[in-house]
Amino acid sequence: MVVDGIRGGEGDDPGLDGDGGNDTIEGQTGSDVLIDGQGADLLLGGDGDSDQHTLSPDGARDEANCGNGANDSAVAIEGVDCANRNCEVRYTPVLAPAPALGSRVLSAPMFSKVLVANRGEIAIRVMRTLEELGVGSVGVYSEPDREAPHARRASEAYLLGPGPAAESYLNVEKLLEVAEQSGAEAVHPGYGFLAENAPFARAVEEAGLTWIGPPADAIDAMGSKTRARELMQAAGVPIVPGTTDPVEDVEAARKIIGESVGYPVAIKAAGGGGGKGFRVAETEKDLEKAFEGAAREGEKFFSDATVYVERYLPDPRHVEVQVLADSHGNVIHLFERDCSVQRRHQKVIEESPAPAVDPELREKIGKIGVDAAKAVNYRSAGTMEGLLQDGEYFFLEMNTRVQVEHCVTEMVTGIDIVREQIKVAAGEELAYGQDDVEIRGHAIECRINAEDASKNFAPAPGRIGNYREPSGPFVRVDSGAEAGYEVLPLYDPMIAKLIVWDSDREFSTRRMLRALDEYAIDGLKTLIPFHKALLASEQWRNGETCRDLMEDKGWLKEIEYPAPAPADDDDEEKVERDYAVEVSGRKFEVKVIGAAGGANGAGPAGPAKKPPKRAQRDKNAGGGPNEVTAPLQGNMWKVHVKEGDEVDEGQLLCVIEAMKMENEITAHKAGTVAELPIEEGKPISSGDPIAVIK
Ligand code: MV4
Repeated sequence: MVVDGIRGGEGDDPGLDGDGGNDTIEGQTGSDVLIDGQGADLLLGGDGDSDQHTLSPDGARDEANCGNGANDSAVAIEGVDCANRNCEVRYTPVLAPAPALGSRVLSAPMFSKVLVANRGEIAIRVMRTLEELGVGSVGVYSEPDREAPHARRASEAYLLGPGPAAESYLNVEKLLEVAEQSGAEAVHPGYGFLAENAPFARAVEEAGLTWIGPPADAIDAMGSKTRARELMQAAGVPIVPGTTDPVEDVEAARKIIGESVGYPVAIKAAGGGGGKGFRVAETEKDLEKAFEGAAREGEKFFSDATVYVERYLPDPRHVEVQVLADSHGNVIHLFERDCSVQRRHQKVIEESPAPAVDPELREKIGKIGVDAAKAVNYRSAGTMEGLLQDGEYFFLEMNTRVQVEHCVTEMVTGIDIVREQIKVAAGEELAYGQDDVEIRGHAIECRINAEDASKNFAPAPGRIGNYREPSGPFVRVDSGAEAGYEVLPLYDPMIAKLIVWDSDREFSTRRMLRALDEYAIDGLKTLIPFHKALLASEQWRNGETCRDLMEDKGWLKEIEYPAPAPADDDDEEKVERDYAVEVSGRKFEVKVIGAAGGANGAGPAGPAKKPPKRAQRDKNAGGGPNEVTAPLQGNMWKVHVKEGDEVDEGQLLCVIEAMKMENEITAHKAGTVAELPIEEGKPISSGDPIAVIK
């Protein structure tokens, strides 16, 4: 095999340091191995807490990082000083391919290592493509993420700091330090965290690293929604009718709406996006409240109280276009996705192609996406979000990152979007021209969030028990979780994505339902039952937006959660056991519920489970049947009731803001608010009392 373009000999990278995946070799933790006559502790950092740092002594891998590639005959490492985590590693290249790639390495990798500044499923998603490219991955983790799958999946991983994102995944200084220490040449931010933070993109480049994302100026331009609207309008891209300049005050808004926009109207925060700082005024009567609400939320979340107004479209579809651009002036689109199924502006199901888009409209909105990208000198992967109403398409905002739902586009086009991002960042031309891109079949993605749809989509963190992912033809699971994994209230509750492909929407829906049935996540509540119910609905089948279902409290409440409750029940001791019985040679699975310990533990070795808590008791009701407790840590953003109020079951009690998300807390039963030990603006911890309802 000929491998060309391998550099080396002067202490630069061998070019072939792709990680084989899991470096852990059992039983090797902490062993000392001599490298070039130096007694280097092969446990990176010497912390002994995490297997991912353990050296693979088999010589099969030849990562550049210290603590790896200990085959003395193949790698010469000088000046190794791992103990202070300031590794200065020089080595000579080895002409052997990364093991996972076998003999399929066709050209030298563009980077030796890339730092993946993220966690969970997207970090793993990026690392997978890096490995395929023969590029090493540098993972990062917070203290509670020490054992998390993404940290183990990386070729090498580094601690950032304590759990709160501000001290870990958002810590720019620390991330740059890790980049330097590890010898990473580029940074991939994933989505969320620092992905659309222009100062971070600039800091990465100023540190001499490559930013795997769009130019910082494009992030800035699109970050201001008013500026984005102005730029798009100038580029001939249709925008939702309204203002492109900030609207000073309620009076100015009243005037503009009266003269041109009309009611109902959407008031949006200029620094917003994704529905943050978005209020609707049905009539002039609601205007002041909507204006002030949007401004306040903009100030709070984006330190920018500027708002603008748009005509409010009553039942639009959310249709977005994926674009790819390189630094040679090539811009293409990868068709559209429909993400109309949303809850509190969070997408929950996405699909491609969009059911309401015909080939003619597809071509038109694809061109809109390309024009929009060209207008901001875009590079990398990006998404033009828009609203589709009655066949009319309007630009809404541009997301300057890889999106959660990029996978459905990958499934219908066969293009690895992350691979294109990485290659484009390295200066390569896009591997595809517009005419090479075809859309084939239909893909659907369901977000697997640790949330309880029947409780107003309240986050439901906890520890996963048994875990089994679906599989089979055209099923893809991008997951950051596993058996025993604890979903922390600190981070986004999306733990995995299930993506399927089939020849058309109906088959794709059936395949998704089959895969959802196969997906077993015990120990906590997820959106799986919600997805099953929604995808089986007539509304979904008819290709509707499903807005009516998403707002139907009764329908949502019916989504019964079949998973067993965690084993902290104070009810009388009863256990559930699953048995297999055979009747006339046919196997039946039966569940036997009986008193605990009745069989003196001598029953068949089937898994014993506690029964579900009586009457679906609220997970929030940690302090007793009348008490509502905080399911997550955050800030008390709004209190909607007062002591003595009569509330209905499901009625909104308060809103907790956490990680820029609003989490509505509702009454678990009807009654009187007897106690309400909460206050707006105060921090609240997971498990803190919110209300007692009697
Ligand atoms: C809108 C809208 C109606 N009119 N803007 C903004 C962020 C995105 N997550 C949803 N957003 C909307 N912006 C105007 N001028 C309605 C929505 C909207 C929506 C749109 C399509 C499909 C589902 C939706 C759910 C909530 C809000």
